[in-house]
Amino acid sequence: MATVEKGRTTQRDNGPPPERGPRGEIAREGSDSYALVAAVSVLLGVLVAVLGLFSIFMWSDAHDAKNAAKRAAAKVAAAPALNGQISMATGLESYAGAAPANADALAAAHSAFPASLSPAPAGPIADANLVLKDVTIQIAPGVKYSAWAWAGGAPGPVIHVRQGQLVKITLTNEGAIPHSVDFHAARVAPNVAFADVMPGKSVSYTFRANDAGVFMYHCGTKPVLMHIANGMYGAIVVDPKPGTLPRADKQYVLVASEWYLSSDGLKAPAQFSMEKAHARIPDWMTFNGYAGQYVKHPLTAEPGDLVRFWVVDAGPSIDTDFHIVGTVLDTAYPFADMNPADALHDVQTVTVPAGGGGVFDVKIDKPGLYPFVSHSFAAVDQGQVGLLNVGNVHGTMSH
Ligand SMILES: [Cu+2]
Repeated sequence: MATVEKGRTTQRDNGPPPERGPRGEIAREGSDSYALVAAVSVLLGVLVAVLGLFSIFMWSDAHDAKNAAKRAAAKVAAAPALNGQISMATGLESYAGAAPANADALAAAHSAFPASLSPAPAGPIADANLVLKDVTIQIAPGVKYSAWAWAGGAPGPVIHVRQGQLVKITLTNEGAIPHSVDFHAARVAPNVAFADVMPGKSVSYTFRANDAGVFMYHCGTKPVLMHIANGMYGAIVVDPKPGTLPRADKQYVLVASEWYLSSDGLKAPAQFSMEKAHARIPDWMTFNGYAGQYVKHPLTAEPGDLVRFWVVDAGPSIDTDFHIVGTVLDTAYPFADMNPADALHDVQTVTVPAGGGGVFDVKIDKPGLYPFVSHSFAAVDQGQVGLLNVGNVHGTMSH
């Protein structure tokens, strides 16, 4: 900006002095001014004609687009419904809801990811050993997926530490390609700590867990979208200093994520679809990696218990609108800011952003089945739903 202004100044200073200003020319030379007006009129006429033609083209385009949309809609309507699959207007086939005949039995036999928060280790140092592995996992009953994940599948193990502890991460890469691990709870130089680890190698780094909350960890190797979507994510809970939070009777960790499939995964394992991931059109959405696992195997609490949910949204791209049907969140720590002065009270739904966390306390007095969901409801249809069984009641949800 400064250069431009300087340039203009220089031009004014160095150029020949103007003999006449533009207005002066028109005022003194009348015949020229008539010629100018005539020329302007002709130009305006041409402009009107061009605009007219342009609007005809625009109408024609709109007409064509409308016809194309009608044709596309007819095509979608005519597409056969295959096992819950739908053809999308994007041209990407959805495998949402694909299920084998014995899906119910498979869901019952599935051993749910342990959502209960284990105690944090005592002492000044917390060790966390992570093993990356290429594994075939199930992400819904009978739906197999070729994951880049962890020795135990996806998500990775929940790491639980105390605020102020030194966390020692040891990462072993048993996969076929380089990977890494990025801890959102760490304040470290990422080019050093989160560097790629070659296959067959291990790496260690430490960070001081000074920030309390629940944080995502994930592989940060490019393309990050693919490494996260393939299952390379997990949660670390950093307990605030004792006395900061009321004592919880039950604590559960939920990691929300979405899955983008190249096939239905029923016969052969599905692979990652970059097209769907870029379009943000997942086939499945889950808590702790498997669609609806806590509907078949509900989390539990007694009436009056203080139940604390530590929620991470691993994404890779879609937020979670955390809500518990049949109650109100007594205390919410949005973005996992654990300062009680920043907490919200008696709210219905709180967004947990992709790559972020949230902590939610509820106390439910009446026995019953309370679904926890992302209230962005397409997510529920795609598997992001579970149940909290309060008071060991029997029965199932009717909706
Ligand atoms: Cu990776």
